[in-house]
Order: sequence, then C-alpha cells, then structure tokens
Amino acid sequence: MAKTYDYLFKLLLIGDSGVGKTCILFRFSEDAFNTTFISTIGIDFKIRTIDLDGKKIKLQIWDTAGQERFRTITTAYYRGAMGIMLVYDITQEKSFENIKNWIRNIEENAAADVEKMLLGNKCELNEKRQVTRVRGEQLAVEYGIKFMETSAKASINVDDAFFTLARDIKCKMEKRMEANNPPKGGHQLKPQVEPRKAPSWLSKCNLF
Ligand SMILES: Nc1nc2c(ncn2[C@@H]2O[C@H](COP(=O)(O)OP(=O)(O)OP(=O)(O)O)[C@@H](O)[C@H]2O)c(=O)[nH]1
Ligand SMILES: [Mg+2]
Repeated sequence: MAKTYDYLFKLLLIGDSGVGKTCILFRFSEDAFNTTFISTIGIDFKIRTIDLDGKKIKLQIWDTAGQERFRTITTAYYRGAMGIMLVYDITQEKSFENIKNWIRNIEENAAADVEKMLLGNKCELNEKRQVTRVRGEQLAVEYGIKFMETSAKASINVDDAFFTLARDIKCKMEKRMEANNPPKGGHQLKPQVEPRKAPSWLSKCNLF
C-alpha cells in the first residue's frame, strides 16, 4: 500500500493522574470531550495525520497512565519518543510541583534530544486556579521548553500545542538531515543565478 505520510513522529503524554492527558488526546484526535474520569490503565495511543508546511506528518501519540503503579510500563515508552508533552492541571498545585519529577523521569529514560513542551491544562477553570500562568511560563523558561495553557474541555490551544511540538521536531530533523547532506561545494553543474533562498521550513523554525 502506498505510504500516506512523509514523516512519522512518536509523541508521549506524561503527567499526574487526572490532569487531563487522555482528554487532551481525545480532543486532538476526535475533537470531543468526556467529563467522566476513566483513569488510563497502562498505556494507549491514538493517531492523527496533520499537514505541516506541505508535508504529511503522521502523529502516533502515546497516552500514559499517571498512576504510580504503571510507572514500569509507561517509562518503557520514553525511549522511542521524539516529543513529550508534560501536562499539569492549573487547579492542582501538586500536579505542577510534580513536573520536576516528570522531567527527571525524562532525563533518566528518554533520548537526550527529545523535544519537550509544558502544558497547563483545564485553563477554562479560572475560578479554581492554583497555578498562575506566569509560574508555568517561568518553569518552562527554566527548562528551556515551550509552554501553553490548554483546555481539553473548552478546546483551547490543544491543536496549537501538538502542531507546535510537531513543527519543532520537524525543524530539528530537517536541520539534522541538511547537516548530514551539506550542499556540495566546488563543481556545480548549474551556475547559480539566484541567491540561494533559505528553505521555507527554516522561517517557521523557532531557534531557541
Ligand atoms: N474542566 C476541565 N476538566 C477536564 C479537562 N481535561 C480533563 N478534564 C477532566 O479531568 C478528569 C481527568 O481527565 P483524564 O484525561 O482522564 O486524566 P488523565 O491525565 O488521563 O489521568 P490518568 O489516565 O489517570 O493518568 C476527567 O474527569 C476530565 O473530564 C479540562 O480541560 N477542563
Ligand atoms: Mg488517562
């Protein structure tokens, strides 16, 4: 069967139980939301193929259980991840404090160059907020990663978050591919009449 995508990216969602990882993924993959809490058993995944700067990117997104008792199973999936969403709940201080432990888990189990992003979920519950947006932003700066507040329920920033993470992975990958295959110097078959334009994807890269 013909390949229906250009790249396959494996992503992982991690964070405390109840922060809304499964709902974020459900919003992204089915554009739907469920208020009943069915805690994830072990691990699950969903697929969505997106269009990014003219390329078809198949996202295989692994949704991990936040509960401690599944930690052995879930950490086994860190190694293959190209991008990881760290999720906390803006109405649960503890889930924010635990982000540093989730970061440690990544450092111990994932590839060193894995792309990371911090998400403060349930952002439509402003009246129950325990973690300010500024604290989320500061923590992300500390780790040198991007940050967004999301709401799976109100459908805020969910698509944006996945597109941003996917774009950053794509940029990194294409830069690496270019570094491995530098344009040949010396004997050029065709004279260059036009100044070389930067590849279109470069302008979309975030270089911090
Ligand atoms: N108000 C609000 N509730 C949300 C939001 N996202 C998830 N929830 C609720 O939070 C509860 C937990 O959501 P899940 O997505 O199952 O949490 P999880 O992080 O997958 O939890 P584990 O699978 O145990 O790790 C559910 O009752 C959801 O309906 C949101 O954006 N806003
Ligand atoms: Mg879940």
